[in-house]
Amino acid sequence: MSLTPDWAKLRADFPILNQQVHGKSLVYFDNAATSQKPRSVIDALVHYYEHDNANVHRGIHELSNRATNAFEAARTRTAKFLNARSGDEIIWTRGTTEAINLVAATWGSKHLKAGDVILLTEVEHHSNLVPWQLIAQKTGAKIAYIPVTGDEGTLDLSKLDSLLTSQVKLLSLVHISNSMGTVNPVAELCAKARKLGIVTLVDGAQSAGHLPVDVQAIGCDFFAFSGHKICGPTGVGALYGRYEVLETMPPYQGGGEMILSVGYQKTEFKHAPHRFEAGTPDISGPIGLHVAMDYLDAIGRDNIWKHDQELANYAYEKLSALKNIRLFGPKQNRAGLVSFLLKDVHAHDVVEFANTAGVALRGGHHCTQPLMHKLGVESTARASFYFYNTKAEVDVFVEVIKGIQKFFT
Ligand code: C6P
Repeated sequence: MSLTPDWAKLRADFPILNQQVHGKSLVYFDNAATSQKPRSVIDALVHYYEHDNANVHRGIHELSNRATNAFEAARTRTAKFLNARSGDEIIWTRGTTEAINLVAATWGSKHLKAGDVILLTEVEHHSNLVPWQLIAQKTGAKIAYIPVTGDEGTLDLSKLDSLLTSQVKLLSLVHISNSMGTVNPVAELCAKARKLGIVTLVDGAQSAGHLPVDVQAIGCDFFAFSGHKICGPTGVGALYGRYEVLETMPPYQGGGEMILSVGYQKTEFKHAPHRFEAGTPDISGPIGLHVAMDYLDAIGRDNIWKHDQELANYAYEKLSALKNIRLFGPKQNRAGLVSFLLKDVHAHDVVEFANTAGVALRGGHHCTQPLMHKLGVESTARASFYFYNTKAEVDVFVEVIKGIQKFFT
């Protein structure tokens, strides 16, 4: 465990948090949607545009060299962040969504055929459902689901062995559920799948910046995450792919930079990861993300995880003491968020009311519509935390919730 950070000092690194909303100090509890950015990340973006902006891999002038070196250094840094073997296993994408679409479109088109099964779970975000539905329609593959237990949002693994048939070619599952706060046993599931020759993908959108991630220890073939959820800029994310698997996959998009040579009829493609990166990429994004990863690892993701869980448990306990509230997600080992519904109050009304008190929540289906339907609800309200949040903010939030209950009764 790294040294205990000075959380108050860290919070001061985030200029956006120091503001009033509707006359109240902002309480930003929408971190699962996107995190805020520390000054160092904002400065890195400004520095890049003020000093080094040029296209990458194309020029041999000084600025192009600087931009290319910084862009590729960020790739190596991302490999270290995930404990991948090298930067060659890191593909830049716009985020988790594009990373999963890339795997579904390229790996899926090459390796799936009619009768094959794609195994998902019932708690997946739309980003880990829709791309598989699209490729299933094209290839004739079927989709099966590991069931969820109910409001706790945990997976019912008693069905796993019967679901892992010889038709299953891929298992894709979320590491931390964005609407329940469940932490899935990804290493255990990937180990089982690997023994059966099943390729695995982990959606790390909610985990990469919240707990230490080691893709080799997890044993997955793919791992996807978004920069904007881990203190980095929007518009950049990464796909980790085990190199041996990446090399079996055709390109994602065609264009400049992903080629070795082009003729009028035929093209030879680069090796991974460049084969999957056509055209001018987001350059400032990886550069900002590099600084964000340094920032998080200086705090220690083990510390961040502990802090996340403390806040979530504190919030969960306080909300549990209220009447007429339905709480979702596990009681044990909860990630840094709490999803709930107040009796006879729509989740959107909770969020609107909280907004007038300066508290930023999210209400809706959280892009997990099938899960919501399974649980018999349309939406939930959600408070999601990060390391710059405090127990005092949770107290404010709980008072606001009490106020909402009073108002609506
Ligand atoms: N969840 C939320 O919960 P993108 O939009 O590509 O950066 O991330 C998509 C995504 C994929 N998987 C999980 C588990 C996610 O939580 C998300 C994004 C946001 O508020 C937006 S719905």
